[in-house]
Amino acid sequence: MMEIDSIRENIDNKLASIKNLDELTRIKAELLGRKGLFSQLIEKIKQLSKDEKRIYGQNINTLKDYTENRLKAIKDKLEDKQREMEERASWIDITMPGKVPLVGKIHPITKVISEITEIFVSLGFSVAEGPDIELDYYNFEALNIPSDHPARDLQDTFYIKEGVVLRTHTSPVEIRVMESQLPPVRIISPGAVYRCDSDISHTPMFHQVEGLMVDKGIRFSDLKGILTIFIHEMFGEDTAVRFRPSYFPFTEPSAEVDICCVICGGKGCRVCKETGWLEILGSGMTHPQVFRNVGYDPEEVTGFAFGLGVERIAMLKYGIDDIRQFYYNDLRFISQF
Ligand code: 2U9
Repeated sequence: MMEIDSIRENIDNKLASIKNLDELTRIKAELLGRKGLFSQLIEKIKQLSKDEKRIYGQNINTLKDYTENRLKAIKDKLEDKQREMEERASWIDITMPGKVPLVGKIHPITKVISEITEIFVSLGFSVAEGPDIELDYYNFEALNIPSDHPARDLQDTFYIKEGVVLRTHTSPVEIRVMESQLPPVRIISPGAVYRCDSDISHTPMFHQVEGLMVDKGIRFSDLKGILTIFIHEMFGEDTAVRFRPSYFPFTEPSAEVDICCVICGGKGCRVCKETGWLEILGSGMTHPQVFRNVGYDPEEVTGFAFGLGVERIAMLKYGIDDIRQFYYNDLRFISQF
């Protein structure tokens, strides 16, 4: 009996030391395994007398049942604890506000270029592109811009090296297209252009869409018709349009195109400088010298051309008063459009 009591105490100490399921497996083997404590105790029965055997056997069986029950209880408790820990680790609080991923947006300038492009494509124009770094010849010479023209001034043009510039307009794209194909031509050339200028209404890089339509019998009325349709699509059917005489070296005659001020409705305001009109486009009939430069016969074909500044249109459309906002990359500004 003495021995049984001390064995039980020993077992209790072992069971009390179990902290996790691994330890439980190890101690279970130590106690109940094939070479474990109980196997050894049962082995001892052989040495006892018949009466002792009965009492000892009963005590060992009771102790074994007790040990098994305790181990089972400890196992259940540890498993419960483990499950609870696992549940806590994977716990999702469905009342927490969701994480909203940052979604990219199309830049307002890209948006306006797409809108303008769509209108001209619907009128049968194709999109043409060309290099940003351009030969002096294509940027100026071929466009009938004489070498003493102010646009050639070092202050306006970024020179890469003698005879090579960052294009100051996208017109050289149209020269390249005309050099490579015969009339008819009906293209627009959207893209970045560069001028050495920077203030509230100028950035050294900005965007233009220029257009060119060449065929037999193209007249000034075609220019007026196409550009009026464009303006009505872009700014609304009721927008009043005005063609005003102007001068460009590459068009003759030339006209600037104004629309009734979208801010004040023509009454006069700060944006339209109290005139009631906003200048939107430059345009004109392609100069005969430009045709001769690309090998077209100005007696055979005529054409019209136009150019617009994308940033200016975007500023009017969205009511932005500082052009530099487009290029600060401030998400608070960019993501509004
Ligand atoms: C060829 C022949 C003629 C394109 C034209 C303008 C008038 C014009 C300005 C508008 C605002 C440039 O971005 S801006 O500063 N453009 O006023 N552009 S006619 O004339 C061409 C183009 C190509 C072969």
